[in-house]
Amino acid sequence: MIKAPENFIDTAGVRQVFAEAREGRRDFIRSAFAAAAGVATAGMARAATPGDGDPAILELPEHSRGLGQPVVTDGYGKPSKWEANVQRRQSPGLTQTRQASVSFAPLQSLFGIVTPSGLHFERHHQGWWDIDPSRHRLMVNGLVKTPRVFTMDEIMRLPSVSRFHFIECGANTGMEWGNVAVPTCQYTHGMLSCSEFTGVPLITLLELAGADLNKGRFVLAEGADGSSMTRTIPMSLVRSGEVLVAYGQNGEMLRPENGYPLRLVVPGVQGVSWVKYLRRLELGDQPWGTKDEAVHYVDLLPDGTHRQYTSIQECKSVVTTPSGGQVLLDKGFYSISGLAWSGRGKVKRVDVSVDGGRNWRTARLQDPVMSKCLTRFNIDWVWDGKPAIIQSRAMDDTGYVQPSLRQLREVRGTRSIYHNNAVQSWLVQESGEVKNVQVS
Ligand SMILES: Nc1nc2c(c(=O)[nH]1)N[C@H]1C(S)=C(S)[C@@H](COP(=O)(O)O)O[C@H]1N2
Ligand SMILES: [Mo]
Repeated sequence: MIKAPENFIDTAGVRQVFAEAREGRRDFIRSAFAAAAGVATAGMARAATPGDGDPAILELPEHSRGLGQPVVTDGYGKPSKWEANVQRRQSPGLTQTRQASVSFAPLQSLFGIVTPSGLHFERHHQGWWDIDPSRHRLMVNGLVKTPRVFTMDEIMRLPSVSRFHFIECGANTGMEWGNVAVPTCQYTHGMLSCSEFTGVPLITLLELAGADLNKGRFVLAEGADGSSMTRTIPMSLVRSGEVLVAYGQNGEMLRPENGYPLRLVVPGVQGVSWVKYLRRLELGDQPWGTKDEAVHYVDLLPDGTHRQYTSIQECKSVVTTPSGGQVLLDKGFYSISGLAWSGRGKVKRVDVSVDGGRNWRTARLQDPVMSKCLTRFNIDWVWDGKPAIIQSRAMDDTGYVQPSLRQLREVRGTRSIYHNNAVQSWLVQESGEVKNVQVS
């Protein structure tokens, strides 16, 4: 914990004010702050600090005097209209067609570890569908005694499990390979989300079909959309019971954009293997080398060769507050907060630097800390108003430490798209504006 300077407690109280220049939920705090500041200069109030004597509390507003709205029962509940800025967004630099589209989750506006389903990022290789669950089928074939075709009802009758896991697209943070610093953490890291998924362990369905668990070493998963999304899932992951054939997300059915009514959940593995609109599972004895494994989702190395089947998302973290596009309104206290995750297990430790990596302090990890799940961290900081470079560096329970961009480039070169898990740097300028920068 940082010890606050002497005069800090007396005069200003604890300031925790962020605003975002262009988008995001904190604009309203900025306006509230500006209003309070206006009052202060008019000589009516004490220091212009949120929580420190805004006289408006003495006037009863309309909502404290009149009748509120009656319940609305026809339709799904929605967020406050004041939160309309908190949205998934498309990157101006990326394709936005029905053949290929992607939306990014607003990480800078979220708390805790769960991504609300309506803000979950999306990646469609062909576009999304809202499939009739009564007509959807899942076939299990290949090295099995009895090939089976399941209806949704049959799958949902089986014992289910619910688990929290992150999903990250392998291309997340891909733009940062090429020095093309995009402005906000929504665009640098927003192909990342975390939900409680509910479904049946894939191993259960294989056993029901009488799978040959000696010969069967790889499962092919196939989606029902026109993208021919097919991915090889190693049985080493399936045997542990971790891989789920899921229909639930955050307590309700999956959203259409996220694969309704059925998707594969492959904890720790890059998003592309989480096949949506799942319709077929085939057990085989070798990897399939499908188009999404041979042409795409391979990593070009400095010696000209390609890495294939590098599916696990290595340990990574990002500071979400303060982050690119936000504005610090004044010097003083801030709680630096962010997300850490590892495709290999639990996050063990997160260190944070405010001087571009010269000095590091260990952040607090917020409970719960779960395997292959987002972990929230935070650390106290008193900003002295001078330029500061904020970074976070995570370590997982295998002892693996998130690399700096320089360390990553030494091994991987600069021509990659996928699997960039380097330390992210945010520059806080004297003006308070926060910018994405690359520190070598
Ligand atoms: N059937 C199908 N499954 C798919 C895709 C797709 O286009 N079609 N996209 C994949 C990719 S590349 C990612 S990153 C994740 C994205 O999941 P989401 O859209 O639920 O965030 O789904 C994967 N599964
Ligand atoms: Mo992806």
